[in-house]
Amino acid sequence: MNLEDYGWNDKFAKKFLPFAQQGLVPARVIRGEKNFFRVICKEGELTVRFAGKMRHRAGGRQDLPVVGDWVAVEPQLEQGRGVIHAILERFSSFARNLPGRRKGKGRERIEQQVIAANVERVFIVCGLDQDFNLRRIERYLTLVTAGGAEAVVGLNKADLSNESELQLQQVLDIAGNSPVERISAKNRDQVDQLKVYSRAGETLAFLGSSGVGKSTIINGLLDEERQKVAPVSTAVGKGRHTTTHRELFLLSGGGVLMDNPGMRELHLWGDEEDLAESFADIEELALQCRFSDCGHRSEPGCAVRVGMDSGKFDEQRLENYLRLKEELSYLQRRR
Ligand SMILES: Nc1nc2c(ncn2[C@@H]2O[C@H](COP(=O)(O)OP(=O)(O)O)[C@@H](O)[C@H]2O)c(=O)[nH]1
Ligand SMILES: [Mg+2]
Ligand SMILES: [Zn+2]
Repeated sequence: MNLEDYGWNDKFAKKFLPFAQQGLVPARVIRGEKNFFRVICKEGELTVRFAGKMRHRAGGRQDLPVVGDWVAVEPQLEQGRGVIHAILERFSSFARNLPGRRKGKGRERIEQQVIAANVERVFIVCGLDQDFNLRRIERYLTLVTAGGAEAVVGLNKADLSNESELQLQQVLDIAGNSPVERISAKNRDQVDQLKVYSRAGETLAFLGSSGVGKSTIINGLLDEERQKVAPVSTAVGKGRHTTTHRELFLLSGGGVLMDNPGMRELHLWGDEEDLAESFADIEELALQCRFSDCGHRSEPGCAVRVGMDSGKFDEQRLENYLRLKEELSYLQRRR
C-alpha cells in the first residue's frame, strides 16, 4: 500500500518521527466504529483499538480519532490488528455541536463532534428537489471554510428540477469564492467532470443531508472500481452480521474520496470568527457600521442595512447570518 496515495506527505512524516522511534507505524483511519477503527497502513488494512490510557486521557470526543486521521499504530500484523497510540495534528477538521442531548432537566448539553479530518476540499452536496435550502448551504459553507478546507457546492438532481437555472444563480450569489457545480448524478459525463476537484495525494470529502446523492456521485467517480472492492463484513452486536462499507476510497486517477453519513441536523461548533469567510460580504460591510457593536437591525449608520437595501444580499441571508452569529456566541459563552 502506497501511503502517499492516501495523502501521506513530508509534513506528516516529520511530525511522525518521534513515534517512528518508538516502533510505531503511520496509518490512516478509513472507518470508525464504536469500539474499533479500520486503518490503512503500508502493509494493508488493520482493525485497531484505541489505547486504553489514551481514552482515559482524552478530554472529550475531539481527542478521539475520526475518519481521515493519521494515527500512530502499534501493529500486530499476523492478527490484522493493532493499537492506536497517538493522533497526528490535523491540518483541517470539521466539528459540529452534537444535537439534542440533554442531561436531566438541566441546560442543553454541548458536545463537540469532529466529523472528519485532514481533508483538502469538501463537496457540499444538496439536492435541487425538496432538499434545496439556501440557508443550509450557508451553514455548510461556514462549517467547511472554518474547518480549514476549500468548499465546492454541488447541486445535484438537476434532472428533477424545472428551475435549476434560478437555483444555480441563487447559490452563486451566496457562495463567495467557492465554485458551484450543477449536476445530475445519473449523468456519467457530468459526474466525470467533478474529477478536477480530486487531486493525487489529496482528500475530497462529501457532506450533505441523507439522500442527496453523495454515494451515487462517489460510485460514479469510482466507476466499476468499487465493485471490485468487496464490502467489509463485520460482526456487530449480538452476533448480527451487518455489511459495512469503507468511508475512504482511492480514485485510480489520483485522490482520496471520503463518504460521510448524512447529518440530520447541523449545529455549528466554533466561534463568531468562523463566519469571516462564509459571510465575507456582510462582515466587510459591518466594519463600516457607525457602532462597533452594531446589531444590524435598526441602528443608525448601519452599513450592512445600506448594503442590503442596495441589493448586495437579501434579508434572509442577513437573518441567517445573525442567527448563526448568535448560535456561535452562545457556544462561546457556554464553553
Ligand atoms: N433523479 C435523480 N436521483 C438521484 C440523483 N442522485 C441520486 N439520486 C437518487 O437519490 C437516492 C439517494 O442517493 P444516495 O447516493 O444514496 O444519497 P446519499 O444519502 O447522499 O448517499 C438514490 O435513490 C439515488 O438513486 C440524481 O441526480 N437524480
Ligand atoms: Mg450515502
Ligand atoms: Zn450594522
